[in-house]
Amino acid sequence: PARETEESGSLYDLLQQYGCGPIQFTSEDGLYERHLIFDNVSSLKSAGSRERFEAAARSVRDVLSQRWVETEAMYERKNPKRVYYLSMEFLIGRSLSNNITNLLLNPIVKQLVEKKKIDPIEFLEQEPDAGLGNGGLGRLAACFLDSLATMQLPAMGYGLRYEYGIFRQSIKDGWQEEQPDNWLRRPDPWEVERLSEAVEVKLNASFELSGGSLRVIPGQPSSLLGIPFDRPIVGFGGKTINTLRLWSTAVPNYFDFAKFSGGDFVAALAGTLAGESLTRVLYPDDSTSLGQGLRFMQEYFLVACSLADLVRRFRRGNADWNQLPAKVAIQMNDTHPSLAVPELMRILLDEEQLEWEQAWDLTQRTLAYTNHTLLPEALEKWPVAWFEILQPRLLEIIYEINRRFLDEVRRRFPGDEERIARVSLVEEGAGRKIRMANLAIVGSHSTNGVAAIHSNLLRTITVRDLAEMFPERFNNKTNGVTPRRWLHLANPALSRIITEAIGDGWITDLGQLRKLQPMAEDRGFQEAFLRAKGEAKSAFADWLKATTGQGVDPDSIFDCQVKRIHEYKRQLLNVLRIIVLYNRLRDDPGLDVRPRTFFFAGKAAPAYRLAKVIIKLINNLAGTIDGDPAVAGRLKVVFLPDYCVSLAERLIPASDVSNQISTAGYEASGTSNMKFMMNGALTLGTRDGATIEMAEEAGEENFFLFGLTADQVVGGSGWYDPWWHYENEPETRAALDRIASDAFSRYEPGVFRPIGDALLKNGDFYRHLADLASYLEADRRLCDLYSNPQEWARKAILNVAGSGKFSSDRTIAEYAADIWGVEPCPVR
Ligand code: B1N
Repeated sequence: PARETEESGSLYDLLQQYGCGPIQFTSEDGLYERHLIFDNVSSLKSAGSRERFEAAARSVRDVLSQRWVETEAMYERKNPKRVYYLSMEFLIGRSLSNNITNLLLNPIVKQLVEKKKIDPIEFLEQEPDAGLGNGGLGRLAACFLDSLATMQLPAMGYGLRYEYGIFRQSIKDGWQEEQPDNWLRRPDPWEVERLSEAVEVKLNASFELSGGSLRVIPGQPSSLLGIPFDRPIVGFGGKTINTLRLWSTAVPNYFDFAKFSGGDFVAALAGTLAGESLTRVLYPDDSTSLGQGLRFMQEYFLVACSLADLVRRFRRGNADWNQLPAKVAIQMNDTHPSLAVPELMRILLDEEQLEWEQAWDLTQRTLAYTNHTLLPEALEKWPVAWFEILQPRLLEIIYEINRRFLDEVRRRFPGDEERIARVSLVEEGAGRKIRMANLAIVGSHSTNGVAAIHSNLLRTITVRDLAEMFPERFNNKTNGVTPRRWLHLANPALSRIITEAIGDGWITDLGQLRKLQPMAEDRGFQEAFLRAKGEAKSAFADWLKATTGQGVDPDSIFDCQVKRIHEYKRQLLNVLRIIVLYNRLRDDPGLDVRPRTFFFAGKAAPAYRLAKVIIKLINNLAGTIDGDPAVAGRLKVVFLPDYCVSLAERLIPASDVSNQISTAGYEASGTSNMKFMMNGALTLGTRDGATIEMAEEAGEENFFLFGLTADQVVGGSGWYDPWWHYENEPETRAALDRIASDAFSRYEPGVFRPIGDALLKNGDFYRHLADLASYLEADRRLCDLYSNPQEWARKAILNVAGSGKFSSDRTIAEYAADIWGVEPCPVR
């Protein structure tokens, strides 16, 4: 831009005249230095790595800004049908290297880094992970945004701008400790605050802070402001830059003048603080709903802000409300934003004065719902009383939806009162509650699950009555992950050999990985694959050493289970496997085994007691094994603290073995399973979630599947007795006895009693013991294979070759065609 303003007397001339620093205004590298100096007013020399990160990020943002403006302008001009993805979570991770890659700036950045002797790792590490999510559900939303932009679809994400994301985990004496994640402490270079597009949310209650917690004052109408903060979502190739709009709360009449003139200056400001607390912190629960009032308000706030915003945008381009479903598709990510059903009705009825029938038809045709779990404890049910306090009008609307719906049920199933009770939006009982999943299904035109098995269980078991009423609404969209972040960016060594072999078309068309299938037999390619894996393993081992001092052997098998800690995911089954292997080595020190390193990582919800004991057990097991010379160099267990997106980006490419071992029927899909597969790990897994489809794609002979099927778990006779396994399987018994004998808790006797209780006394709900023997059997086959590197490489390459289906581009293409009816809107 500097070059354009060279006439005399311009501001540019003045800058040159007054400037006395080393900055050139005429080349692109001036961009970075200009940010470094003019944004932070610090000298080039004194700028620290955080300043350098900010300057680099700002320079990258400069590159995309015009394109970002142009993308929105194009959508305004062309007025295409748009998708709005509503989600309480977006687990974004870091953005700098992702944006550089997607903008194809790597060659330029490489030159600059060399020329200026910048250490890129040092300042890339300065960017905090944007951890605005708990796990798979939030990361899926982030992958979807990447695919939507890459496929040039007119889409926008709507979420909340939590000041504190998922807590930081540290381990003390083996126990998890939580620290707040104040990720916005320093200014975030990506976000753009748009005060002029703030929206007002009217509530029937006010808030105050009392004793440090937020209190609701019913019957005192107030309003909150939603301030949008926009983040750029760069499509691969940089053609489309979509927007993720995150809402932050502010209080409009931010001063209570009555109180102020009464002299209570501090109380007048306290109201402000209370209102602004709403978006302070992400709830750290994965696959549970604790039914907290503040969470309910967060959900309403997201819905109210987003609908007001998108309706305003719709009205700018369209005069006729009947056009709404032709111009707007709203996807509800789980039931968290399902208040969109009554809220959209409220807007159409009360603000736009439409008749009920028309409003209802438009609402259903505009909204769609994705279910992510069948766990009963995750199904949201909100007390009627909270609706009465916060927004009674929504409750009136829900009751009217329910009255009409139940009339229809009665017409179709006369006399079936039990059915009425099952499908009603209202759960009767002491405290009446609204069943949010029923509301989402009744109020939308599409309900999808996230893997074939999950969609089938949802339809035939969990909400069977509703599926009988509306069979045409139910469909499956198997999850996917973005190959840009999870292969191209995270695994440069593997990416390079793939591109050398088949070209780089796979980056945006992952099905092309099939072309690797014949190469699985090729000696040269097998060796290249093993070298690439070795490179990733060494890189991980080096990083671990440098950042934690912990050493791991890159020649050992890297065997991983990384995900939220939850009983149904069965980290305990993995622990039992390791204890059995450990016992075998102790009993027979001469055993010829491959050295193995078992990695665990994952957070436990802070209130989930047993999950925290599981973390403690893993850490104590690691300590015991480390202290036992009998197995030194052959077995090692590592618990990596604070699992997050950027840790996954390092660990997954370095993995040989991926453990996906949930009780069949309980993991809706899983998404890390796909990332491991793409990166050439072999899967030890149960027939659950998307793992089933992965094995289909790669060929079951290239998978290590074991254990009960969902039919056996859910549909079976129901008879299961963990004691049987204890009595009849000596290795199972020895492993459990070892835990019970305090072998891993010598100085804290009894700490692991809850684990023994869960697995034996309380009936082992998730059937760990039923699957342990077959797990060990699959594990043995896998280890045998490892001693034949060529065969191992062959199978791993066949896994990579078969992973094309699990690109989120494929998932998004299916949503676009089957649910949304949207098409690309390319930017010139
Ligand atoms: O959603 C992922 C799936 O791959 C996983 O299998 C599934 O467990 C996960 C309440 C959830 N389901 N439900 C949640 C998250 C936060 C919360 O407050 C529930 N997460 C999943 C993507 O489809």
